Amino acid sequence: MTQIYEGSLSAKGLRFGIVVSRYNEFITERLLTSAINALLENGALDQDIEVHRVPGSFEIPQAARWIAARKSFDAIICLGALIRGKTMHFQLISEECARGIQQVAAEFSIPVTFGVITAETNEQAVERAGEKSENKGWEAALAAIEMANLYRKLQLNNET
Ligand code: DLZ
Repeated sequence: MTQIYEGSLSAKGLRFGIVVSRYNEFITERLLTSAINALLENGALDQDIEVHRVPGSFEIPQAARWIAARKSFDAIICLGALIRGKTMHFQLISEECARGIQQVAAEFSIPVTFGVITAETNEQAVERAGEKSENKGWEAALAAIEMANLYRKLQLNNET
């Protein structure tokens, strides 16, 4: 019979690290609020959420690596906003940011989710920082919960 593994959306008992950049703060604060709300609404406790602020998206992977190395989180959520119109090296920063985040996930074998908006304009960025599922922070938080639960399930499975 086909075996299907998937993670639930319960954040009960899970610990989360959030790395959020300050650049384009008018967007990243919305991402942060939405991500925290998604975690709390799905059962996470306030004291199990830790927020780390960094200057810009370029610095997100480095901070994610530092906190992953502590091995005290079930998942890390990365939040940032890159807006092409205002960023000459948009392509470079966004590629390095995505690659760096992926490398942290691979290196530490914990879920690290990507809530970094890349938008052409302020308006587009605002659209991606709306309410609940219209917000990339919310999405990244739900992905973190699901992946943390899937990882736990697979670890338990390997032990038995
Ligand atoms: C320098 C810069 C620029 C121009 N644009 C953005 C942006 O749209 N979004 C963002 O998160 N960060 C930006 N930064 C800052 C860089 O990510 C980084 O913080 C600086 O280059 C210092 O290393």
